Amino acid sequence: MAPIPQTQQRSLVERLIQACGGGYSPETRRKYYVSGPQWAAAYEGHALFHAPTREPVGFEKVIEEYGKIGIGHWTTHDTDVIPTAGLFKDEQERIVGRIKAALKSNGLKCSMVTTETFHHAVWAASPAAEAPEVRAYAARRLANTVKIGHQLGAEFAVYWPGSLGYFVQGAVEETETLRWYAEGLNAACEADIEIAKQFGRPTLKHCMEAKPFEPQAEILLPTSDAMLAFISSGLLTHPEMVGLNPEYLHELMWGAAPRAALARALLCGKLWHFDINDGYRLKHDVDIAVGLVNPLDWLNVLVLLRSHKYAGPFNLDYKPPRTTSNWGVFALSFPTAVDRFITLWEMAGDVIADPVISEASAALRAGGGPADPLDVDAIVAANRELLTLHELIAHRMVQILIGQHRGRVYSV
Ligand code: 3MF
Ligand code: MG
Ligand code: MG
Repeated sequence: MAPIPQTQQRSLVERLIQACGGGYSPETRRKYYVSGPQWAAAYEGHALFHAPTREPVGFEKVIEEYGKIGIGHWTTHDTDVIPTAGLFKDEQERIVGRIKAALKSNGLKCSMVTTETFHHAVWAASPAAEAPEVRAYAARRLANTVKIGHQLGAEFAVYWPGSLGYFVQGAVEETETLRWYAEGLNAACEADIEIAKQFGRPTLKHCMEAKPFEPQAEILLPTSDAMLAFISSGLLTHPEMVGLNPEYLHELMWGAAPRAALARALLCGKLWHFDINDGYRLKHDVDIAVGLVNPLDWLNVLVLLRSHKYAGPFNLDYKPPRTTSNWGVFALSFPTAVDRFITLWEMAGDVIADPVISEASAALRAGGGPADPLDVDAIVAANRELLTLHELIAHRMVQILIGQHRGRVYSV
Protein backbone atom coordinates (compact mmCIF):
# COMPACT_ATOMS: atom_id res chain seq x y z
CA MET A 1 0.00 0.00 0.00
CA ALA A 2 1.22 3.52 -0.77
CA PRO A 3 1.85 5.84 2.20
CA ILE A 4 -1.35 7.54 3.42
CA PRO A 5 -0.89 11.33 3.55
CA GLN A 6 -2.05 12.89 6.79
CA THR A 7 -4.91 14.67 5.04
CA GLN A 8 -6.42 11.30 4.07
CA GLN A 9 -5.94 9.49 7.35
CA ARG A 10 -9.19 10.49 9.05
CA SER A 11 -11.28 9.45 6.08
CA LEU A 12 -9.46 6.11 6.02
CA VAL A 13 -10.13 5.52 9.72
CA GLU A 14 -13.74 6.65 9.26
CA ARG A 15 -14.25 4.26 6.35
CA LEU A 16 -12.84 1.37 8.37
CA ILE A 17 -15.02 2.26 11.39
CA GLN A 18 -18.02 2.12 9.02
CA ALA A 19 -16.77 -1.19 7.66
CA CYS A 20 -16.70 -2.57 11.21
CA GLY A 21 -20.42 -1.91 11.62
CA GLY A 22 -22.09 -2.80 14.90
CA GLY A 23 -22.61 0.81 15.99
CA TYR A 24 -25.70 2.07 17.83
CA SER A 25 -27.43 5.39 17.35
CA PRO A 26 -26.94 8.15 19.93
CA GLU A 27 -30.62 7.70 20.92
CA THR A 28 -30.07 4.03 21.65
CA ARG A 29 -26.86 4.73 23.58
CA ARG A 30 -28.66 7.27 25.74
CA LYS A 31 -31.06 4.57 26.99
CA TYR A 32 -28.26 3.04 29.09
CA TYR A 33 -26.96 4.61 32.29
CA VAL A 34 -23.49 5.12 30.84
CA SER A 35 -21.34 7.99 32.07
CA GLY A 36 -18.25 9.49 30.52
CA PRO A 37 -15.56 10.89 32.83
CA GLN A 38 -14.00 14.24 32.05
CA TRP A 39 -10.58 12.80 32.88
CA ALA A 40 -10.95 9.83 30.54
CA ALA A 41 -11.66 11.89 27.43
CA ALA A 42 -9.14 14.57 28.43
CA TYR A 43 -6.36 12.06 29.17
CA GLU A 44 -3.37 13.19 27.15
CA GLY A 45 -1.51 9.88 27.13
CA HIS A 46 1.00 10.83 29.81
CA ALA A 47 2.37 8.59 32.56
CA LEU A 48 5.60 8.11 34.47
CA PHE A 49 7.40 6.86 31.36
CA HIS A 50 5.16 8.55 28.82
CA ALA A 51 5.08 12.07 27.46
CA PRO A 52 1.64 13.24 26.34
CA THR A 53 0.60 12.30 22.80
CA ARG A 54 -2.61 14.34 22.74
CA GLU A 55 -3.51 17.99 23.17
CA PRO A 56 -5.42 19.22 26.24
CA VAL A 57 -9.22 19.14 25.90
CA GLY A 58 -11.55 21.23 28.07
CA PHE A 59 -14.91 20.22 29.52
CA GLU A 60 -16.94 22.16 26.94
CA LYS A 61 -15.50 20.06 24.14
CA VAL A 62 -15.79 16.79 26.12
CA ILE A 63 -19.44 17.44 27.01
CA GLU A 64 -20.25 18.42 23.44
CA GLU A 65 -18.62 15.30 22.01
CA TYR A 66 -20.25 13.01 24.59
CA GLY A 67 -23.58 14.58 23.62
CA LYS A 68 -22.98 13.81 19.94
CA ILE A 69 -21.98 10.20 20.71
CA GLY A 70 -25.04 9.66 22.95
CA ILE A 71 -23.22 9.34 26.29
CA GLY A 72 -25.94 10.78 28.51
CA HIS A 73 -23.96 11.40 31.69
CA TRP A 74 -20.75 13.14 32.61
CA THR A 75 -18.50 12.71 35.68
CA THR A 76 -15.59 14.75 36.96
CA HIS A 77 -12.99 15.34 39.64
CA ASP A 78 -13.15 18.83 41.15
CA THR A 79 -9.73 19.72 39.74
CA ASP A 80 -10.37 18.22 36.29
CA VAL A 81 -12.36 21.38 35.70
CA ILE A 82 -11.42 23.88 38.42
CA PRO A 83 -7.73 24.66 39.00
CA THR A 84 -6.74 23.86 42.60
CA ALA A 85 -6.01 27.54 43.24
CA GLY A 86 -9.48 28.54 42.01
CA LEU A 87 -11.39 26.22 44.37
CA PHE A 88 -13.58 27.90 47.02
CA LYS A 89 -13.40 31.17 45.05
CA ASP A 90 -15.51 33.06 42.52
CA GLU A 91 -13.61 31.24 39.80
CA GLN A 92 -15.21 27.99 41.01
CA GLU A 93 -18.71 29.44 40.76
CA ARG A 94 -18.02 30.83 37.29
CA ILE A 95 -16.78 27.45 36.08
CA VAL A 96 -19.72 25.59 37.64
CA GLY A 97 -22.00 28.00 35.79
CA ARG A 98 -20.25 27.24 32.51
CA ILE A 99 -20.50 23.48 33.16
CA LYS A 100 -24.24 23.75 33.84
CA ALA A 101 -24.72 25.62 30.58
CA ALA A 102 -22.63 23.10 28.61
CA LEU A 103 -24.54 20.14 30.09
CA LYS A 104 -27.88 21.79 29.33
CA SER A 105 -27.12 22.73 25.76
CA ASN A 106 -25.79 19.25 24.96
CA GLY A 107 -28.53 17.31 26.79
CA LEU A 108 -26.25 15.66 29.37
CA LYS A 109 -26.59 15.22 33.12
CA CYS A 110 -23.81 15.20 35.67
CA SER A 111 -24.17 11.89 37.51
CA MET A 112 -21.09 11.86 39.73
CA VAL A 113 -18.48 14.16 41.24
CA THR A 114 -15.27 13.15 42.94
CA THR A 115 -12.49 14.91 44.80
CA GLU A 116 -8.93 14.66 43.57
CA THR A 117 -7.04 13.50 46.67
CA PHE A 118 -4.03 11.89 45.02
CA HIS A 119 -2.28 14.21 42.54
CA HIS A 120 -1.53 17.52 44.22
CA ALA A 121 1.50 17.92 46.50
CA VAL A 122 -0.79 18.57 49.46
CA TRP A 123 -1.71 14.84 49.39
CA ALA A 124 1.89 13.62 49.55
CA ALA A 125 1.19 11.99 52.91
CA SER A 126 -2.42 11.21 51.90
CA PRO A 127 -5.65 13.08 52.67
CA ALA A 128 -5.51 11.43 56.11
CA ALA A 129 -2.01 12.76 56.82
CA GLU A 130 -0.59 13.30 60.30
CA ALA A 131 -0.75 17.10 59.99
CA PRO A 132 -4.21 18.28 61.15
CA GLU A 133 -4.24 21.11 58.61
CA VAL A 134 -4.02 18.64 55.73
CA ARG A 135 -6.97 16.72 57.13
CA ALA A 136 -8.94 19.90 57.72
CA TYR A 137 -8.24 20.95 54.12
CA ALA A 138 -9.29 17.49 52.89
CA ALA A 139 -12.59 17.75 54.79
CA ARG A 140 -13.22 21.16 53.21
CA ARG A 141 -12.42 19.80 49.76
CA LEU A 142 -14.80 16.86 50.17
CA ALA A 143 -17.62 19.12 51.39
CA ASN A 144 -16.92 21.50 48.52
CA THR A 145 -17.22 18.66 46.02
CA VAL A 146 -20.52 17.64 47.58
CA LYS A 147 -21.75 21.19 47.06
CA ILE A 148 -20.62 21.14 43.42
CA GLY A 149 -22.40 17.81 43.05
CA HIS A 150 -25.67 19.32 44.23
CA GLN A 151 -25.20 22.39 42.03
CA LEU A 152 -24.73 20.14 39.00
CA GLY A 153 -27.54 17.73 39.92
CA ALA A 154 -25.31 14.71 40.62
CA GLU A 155 -26.55 11.56 42.34
CA PHE A 156 -23.19 10.13 43.41
CA ALA A 157 -19.90 11.18 44.98
CA VAL A 158 -16.94 8.81 44.56
CA TYR A 159 -13.85 8.47 46.74
CA TRP A 160 -10.76 6.79 45.43
CA PRO A 161 -8.32 7.24 48.34
CA GLY A 162 -5.36 6.80 46.00
CA SER A 163 -2.65 8.09 48.28
CA LEU A 164 -3.94 6.40 51.45
CA GLY A 165 -0.88 4.28 52.11
CA TYR A 166 2.87 4.63 52.05
CA PHE A 167 6.11 3.81 50.29
CA VAL A 168 8.03 2.99 53.47
CA GLN A 169 6.63 1.57 56.68
CA GLY A 170 7.14 2.98 60.12
CA ALA A 171 5.82 6.52 60.20
CA VAL A 172 2.21 5.63 59.44
CA GLU A 173 0.17 3.93 62.16
CA GLU A 174 -2.53 2.23 60.14
CA THR A 175 -5.37 2.23 62.68
CA GLU A 176 -4.88 5.95 63.35
CA THR A 177 -4.73 6.77 59.63
CA LEU A 178 -7.89 4.80 58.93
CA ARG A 179 -9.67 6.61 61.77
CA TRP A 180 -8.60 9.92 60.25
CA TYR A 181 -9.77 8.78 56.85
CA ALA A 182 -13.16 7.90 58.35
CA GLU A 183 -13.34 11.39 59.83
CA GLY A 184 -12.96 12.82 56.32
CA LEU A 185 -15.81 10.69 54.97
CA ASN A 186 -17.92 11.56 58.01
CA ALA A 187 -17.33 15.24 57.35
CA ALA A 188 -18.46 14.76 53.73
CA CYS A 189 -21.64 12.92 54.74
CA GLU A 190 -22.48 15.44 57.46
CA ALA A 191 -21.89 18.35 55.08
CA ASP A 192 -24.07 16.57 52.53
CA ILE A 193 -26.99 16.30 54.95
CA GLU A 194 -26.90 20.08 55.41
CA ILE A 195 -26.23 20.98 51.77
CA ALA A 196 -28.90 18.59 50.47
CA LYS A 197 -31.44 20.33 52.73
CA GLN A 198 -30.46 23.72 51.30
CA PHE A 199 -30.85 22.42 47.76
CA GLY A 200 -34.06 20.49 48.54
CA ARG A 201 -32.46 17.36 47.11
CA PRO A 202 -31.78 13.89 48.48
CA THR A 203 -28.27 13.35 49.81
CA LEU A 204 -25.69 11.94 47.43
CA LYS A 205 -24.71 8.30 47.40
CA HIS A 206 -21.12 8.26 48.64
CA CYS A 207 -19.16 5.47 46.98
CA MET A 208 -15.69 4.22 47.89
CA GLU A 209 -13.42 2.92 45.15
CA ALA A 210 -10.53 0.56 45.91
CA LYS A 211 -7.37 -0.07 43.92
CA PRO A 212 -4.77 -2.57 45.11
CA PHE A 213 -1.58 -0.94 43.77
CA GLU A 214 -0.64 2.60 42.71
CA PRO A 215 0.07 5.34 43.46
CA GLN A 216 1.37 4.22 46.87
CA ALA A 217 3.52 1.14 47.25
CA GLU A 218 1.30 -0.18 50.02
CA ILE A 219 -2.39 0.66 50.18
CA LEU A 220 -4.47 0.72 53.37
CA LEU A 221 -7.81 -0.12 51.72
CA PRO A 222 -6.73 -2.14 48.68
CA THR A 223 -9.91 -4.00 47.74
CA SER A 224 -13.67 -3.57 47.67
CA ASP A 225 -13.84 -6.17 50.44
CA ALA A 226 -11.52 -4.10 52.63
CA MET A 227 -13.84 -1.16 52.03
CA LEU A 228 -16.93 -3.18 52.96
CA ALA A 229 -15.23 -4.02 56.24
CA PHE A 230 -14.32 -0.34 56.70
CA ILE A 231 -17.92 0.77 56.04
CA SER A 232 -19.21 -1.58 58.73
CA SER A 233 -16.29 -1.02 61.14
CA GLY A 234 -18.21 1.39 63.34
CA LEU A 235 -15.92 4.28 62.33
CA LEU A 236 -18.48 5.87 60.01
CA THR A 237 -21.21 8.06 61.48
CA HIS A 238 -23.43 7.43 58.42
CA PRO A 239 -22.60 3.98 57.05
CA GLU A 240 -25.99 3.91 55.33
CA MET A 241 -24.84 6.80 53.11
CA VAL A 242 -21.66 5.02 52.03
CA GLY A 243 -21.42 2.26 49.43
CA LEU A 244 -19.02 1.10 46.76
CA ASN A 245 -17.83 2.08 43.33
CA PRO A 246 -15.88 -1.03 42.36
CA GLU A 247 -13.74 -0.78 39.25
CA TYR A 248 -13.56 -3.89 37.10
CA LEU A 249 -9.82 -3.71 36.51
CA HIS A 250 -8.97 -2.73 40.09
CA GLU A 251 -10.39 -6.05 41.27
CA LEU A 252 -8.75 -7.99 38.45
CA MET A 253 -5.40 -6.36 39.23
CA TRP A 254 -5.06 -8.07 42.60
CA GLY A 255 -6.05 -11.41 41.12
CA ALA A 256 -9.72 -11.41 42.12
CA ALA A 257 -12.61 -12.70 40.11
CA PRO A 258 -14.31 -9.33 39.48
CA ARG A 259 -17.68 -11.05 39.28
CA ALA A 260 -17.23 -12.56 42.74
CA ALA A 261 -16.11 -9.19 44.16
CA LEU A 262 -19.25 -7.60 42.71
CA ALA A 263 -21.36 -10.41 44.13
CA ARG A 264 -20.02 -9.72 47.62
CA ALA A 265 -20.90 -6.03 47.23
CA LEU A 266 -24.39 -6.98 46.00
CA LEU A 267 -24.93 -9.20 49.03
CA CYS A 268 -24.11 -6.24 51.28
CA GLY A 269 -26.46 -3.96 49.33
CA LYS A 270 -23.48 -1.72 48.52
CA LEU A 271 -23.04 -2.02 44.77
CA TRP A 272 -24.07 1.51 43.84
CA HIS A 273 -21.73 2.66 41.07
CA PHE A 274 -19.40 0.77 38.73
CA ASP A 275 -16.26 1.86 36.86
CA ILE A 276 -16.02 -0.18 33.68
CA ASN A 277 -12.86 -0.99 31.79
CA ASP A 278 -10.58 -3.93 31.11
CA GLY A 279 -7.00 -5.09 31.56
CA TYR A 280 -4.84 -7.89 32.92
CA ARG A 281 -4.32 -9.66 36.24
CA LEU A 282 -1.39 -8.64 38.43
CA LYS A 283 -0.30 -5.76 36.20
CA HIS A 284 -0.51 -2.02 36.67
CA ASP A 285 -3.66 -0.02 36.03
CA VAL A 286 -3.70 -0.17 32.24
CA ASP A 287 -7.32 1.07 32.01
CA ILE A 288 -8.13 -0.50 28.65
CA ALA A 289 -11.65 0.05 27.34
CA VAL A 290 -14.38 -2.40 28.29
CA GLY A 291 -14.40 -5.76 26.55
CA LEU A 292 -11.11 -5.45 24.65
CA VAL A 293 -9.30 -8.00 26.81
CA ASN A 294 -11.82 -10.15 28.67
CA PRO A 295 -15.13 -10.13 26.79
CA LEU A 296 -16.23 -13.51 28.15
CA ASP A 297 -15.56 -12.44 31.71
CA TRP A 298 -17.43 -9.21 31.00
CA LEU A 299 -20.39 -11.17 29.68
CA ASN A 300 -20.42 -13.14 32.92
CA VAL A 301 -20.21 -9.95 34.98
CA LEU A 302 -23.17 -8.43 33.15
CA VAL A 303 -25.24 -11.59 33.55
CA LEU A 304 -24.74 -11.24 37.29
CA LEU A 305 -25.65 -7.55 37.29
CA ARG A 306 -28.70 -8.03 35.08
CA SER A 307 -29.91 -10.94 37.18
CA HIS A 308 -29.69 -8.74 40.27
CA LYS A 309 -31.33 -5.73 38.57
CA TYR A 310 -28.32 -3.46 39.05
CA ALA A 311 -29.56 -0.05 37.92
CA GLY A 312 -26.61 2.21 38.76
CA PRO A 313 -24.21 3.94 36.39
CA PHE A 314 -21.60 2.31 34.19
CA ASN A 315 -18.76 4.80 34.29
CA LEU A 316 -16.32 4.55 31.36
CA ASP A 317 -13.17 4.84 33.49
CA TYR A 318 -10.61 3.88 30.87
CA LYS A 319 -7.79 5.61 29.07
CA PRO A 320 -7.87 5.85 25.31
CA PRO A 321 -4.50 4.45 24.20
CA ARG A 322 -1.63 6.85 23.49
CA THR A 323 -1.76 5.77 19.85
CA THR A 324 -5.26 7.20 19.44
CA SER A 325 -5.42 10.82 18.26
CA ASN A 326 -7.50 13.61 19.81
CA TRP A 327 -9.93 13.13 16.96
CA GLY A 328 -9.87 9.34 17.41
CA VAL A 329 -10.85 9.63 21.10
CA PHE A 330 -14.32 10.83 20.08
CA ALA A 331 -14.57 9.25 16.63
CA LEU A 332 -13.56 5.74 17.70
CA SER A 333 -12.56 5.20 21.32
CA PHE A 334 -15.72 6.32 23.15
CA PRO A 335 -18.37 5.20 20.65
CA THR A 336 -16.86 1.72 20.30
CA ALA A 337 -16.50 1.34 24.08
CA VAL A 338 -20.17 2.20 24.58
CA ASP A 339 -21.21 -0.08 21.73
CA ARG A 340 -19.28 -3.06 23.11
CA PHE A 341 -20.88 -2.42 26.50
CA ILE A 342 -24.39 -2.31 25.01
CA THR A 343 -23.78 -5.46 22.99
CA LEU A 344 -22.47 -7.34 26.02
CA TRP A 345 -25.37 -6.08 28.14
CA GLU A 346 -27.91 -7.27 25.57
CA MET A 347 -26.05 -10.54 25.19
CA ALA A 348 -26.29 -10.98 28.95
CA GLY A 349 -30.06 -10.78 28.39
CA ASP A 350 -29.70 -13.54 25.77
CA VAL A 351 -27.82 -15.68 28.29
CA ILE A 352 -30.51 -15.19 30.93
CA ALA A 353 -33.23 -16.09 28.41
CA ASP A 354 -31.34 -18.94 26.76
CA PRO A 355 -33.34 -22.19 26.97
CA VAL A 356 -30.25 -24.39 27.13
CA ILE A 357 -28.69 -22.44 29.99
CA SER A 358 -32.03 -22.14 31.81
CA GLU A 359 -32.71 -25.85 31.65
CA ALA A 360 -29.16 -26.78 32.58
CA SER A 361 -29.18 -24.37 35.54
CA ALA A 362 -32.53 -25.65 36.76
CA ALA A 363 -31.33 -29.23 36.44
CA LEU A 364 -28.22 -28.49 38.51
CA ARG A 365 -30.39 -26.94 41.19
CA ALA A 366 -32.81 -29.87 41.15
CA GLY A 367 -29.95 -32.26 41.85
CA GLY A 368 -29.95 -35.98 41.16
CA GLY A 369 -32.69 -37.09 43.52
CA PRO A 370 -32.93 -38.11 47.13
CA ALA A 371 -29.97 -39.99 48.47
CA ASP A 372 -29.13 -41.15 51.95
CA PRO A 373 -27.71 -37.90 53.41
CA LEU A 374 -24.84 -39.78 55.02
CA ASP A 375 -24.01 -42.00 52.04
CA VAL A 376 -21.30 -40.00 50.37
CA ASP A 377 -20.88 -42.42 47.46
CA ALA A 378 -24.61 -42.33 46.69
CA ILE A 379 -24.57 -38.49 46.69
CA VAL A 380 -21.64 -38.45 44.29
CA ALA A 381 -23.30 -41.02 42.03
CA ALA A 382 -26.62 -39.13 42.05
CA ASN A 383 -24.96 -36.05 40.54
CA ARG A 384 -22.29 -37.58 38.36
CA GLU A 385 -23.78 -36.87 34.94
CA LEU A 386 -25.52 -33.66 35.94
CA LEU A 387 -22.26 -31.97 36.89
CA THR A 388 -21.15 -32.10 33.26
CA LEU A 389 -23.59 -29.23 32.81
CA HIS A 390 -21.10 -26.82 34.40
CA GLU A 391 -18.90 -27.12 31.33
CA LEU A 392 -21.89 -27.12 29.00
CA ILE A 393 -23.06 -23.77 30.40
CA ALA A 394 -19.58 -22.29 29.94
CA HIS A 395 -19.52 -23.60 26.34
CA ARG A 396 -22.94 -22.15 25.68
CA MET A 397 -21.82 -18.73 26.93
CA VAL A 398 -18.87 -18.77 24.55
CA GLN A 399 -21.25 -19.76 21.75
CA ILE A 400 -23.44 -16.78 22.58
CA LEU A 401 -20.39 -14.51 22.73
CA ILE A 402 -19.11 -15.51 19.32
CA GLY A 403 -22.48 -15.97 17.63
CA GLN A 404 -22.14 -19.75 17.31
CA HIS A 405 -25.53 -20.25 18.97
CA ARG A 406 -27.00 -18.71 15.84
CA GLY A 407 -25.26 -21.27 13.69
CA ARG A 408 -21.96 -19.52 13.01
CA VAL A 409 -19.63 -22.31 11.91
CA TYR A 410 -16.70 -22.55 9.51
CA SER A 411 -16.88 -24.88 6.56
CA VAL A 412 -13.71 -26.86 6.67
C1 3MF B 1 -7.75 5.52 39.40
C2 3MF B 1 -9.18 5.65 39.20
C3 3MF B 1 -9.72 7.01 39.44
C4 3MF B 1 -11.05 7.02 40.13
C5 3MF B 1 -11.53 8.41 40.36
C6 3MF B 1 -12.74 8.43 41.24
C7 3MF B 1 -8.83 8.59 37.91
O1 3MF B 1 -7.29 4.30 39.04
O2 3MF B 1 -9.86 4.72 38.85
O3 3MF B 1 -9.80 7.65 38.19
O4 3MF B 1 -12.00 6.30 39.42
O5 3MF B 1 -10.57 9.14 41.03
O6 3MF B 1 -13.85 8.57 40.57
MG1 MG C 1 -11.91 4.28 38.65
MG1 MG D 1 -8.23 2.19 36.87
